[in-house]
Amino acid sequence: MTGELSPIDKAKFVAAKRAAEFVEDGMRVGLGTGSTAAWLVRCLGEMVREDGLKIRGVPTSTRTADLARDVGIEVISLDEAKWLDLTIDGADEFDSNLSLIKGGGGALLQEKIVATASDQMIVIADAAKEVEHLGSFPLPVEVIPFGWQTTQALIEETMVSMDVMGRQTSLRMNGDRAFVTDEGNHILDLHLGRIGNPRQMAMVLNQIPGVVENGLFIDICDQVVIGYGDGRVEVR
Ligand code: ABF
Repeated sequence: MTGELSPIDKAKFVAAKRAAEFVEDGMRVGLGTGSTAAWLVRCLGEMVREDGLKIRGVPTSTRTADLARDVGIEVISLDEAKWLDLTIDGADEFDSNLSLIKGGGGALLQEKIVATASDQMIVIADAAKEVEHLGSFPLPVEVIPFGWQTTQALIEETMVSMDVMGRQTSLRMNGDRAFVTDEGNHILDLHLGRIGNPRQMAMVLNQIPGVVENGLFIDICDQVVIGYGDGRVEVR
């Protein structure tokens, strides 16, 4: 499944493989999105095919749903599952409180709904994702297409009163068109540099009309499995 991996892919793979050990027979499992989560889905697929592991997976994107089916995992919707035992997903940044920035892959809305509907959420990440302060990675905010420029202006205005270093925002593009999420929305990336108070930021953003959800995950992640390029893994 792995062949010759670059150090970064090895880090992602070993984190995913270690996290797969938390998955038990009969579990309903939230399946994240992104390259690290894709390793997890492949590992779980192997466990299903070769060890007879019986799980039902709730994917957080159409990409993950396609991959999960391809590798032999039974896919169900969140409404069918109702509640999940465990969600395993990647992240763009995590800090020492296990607060996260997610959404670089564009699936933050489903990811947050699925993670919140889980008894436990485990993040899998390469060591480079650990930061002292969240915010170097642009914070993704999902907005509805109607009046998105007004929403953008409101967000920029709101940032003036927040404890952040930068205030620039940009519409995420896919080639020469605005990126469209699985839910038909757009994403604004907020270039904040450093987020002084992530909890307050998450609440303030979600009060702005037109904002559907933001990529700050606070008090959602229970554990992080960190992979290193030399194959070491750390569970926190
Ligand atoms: C998802 O994929 C996201 O929330 C995050 O944006 C991204 C991480 O991607 P990768 O694992 O490819 O670095 O988990």
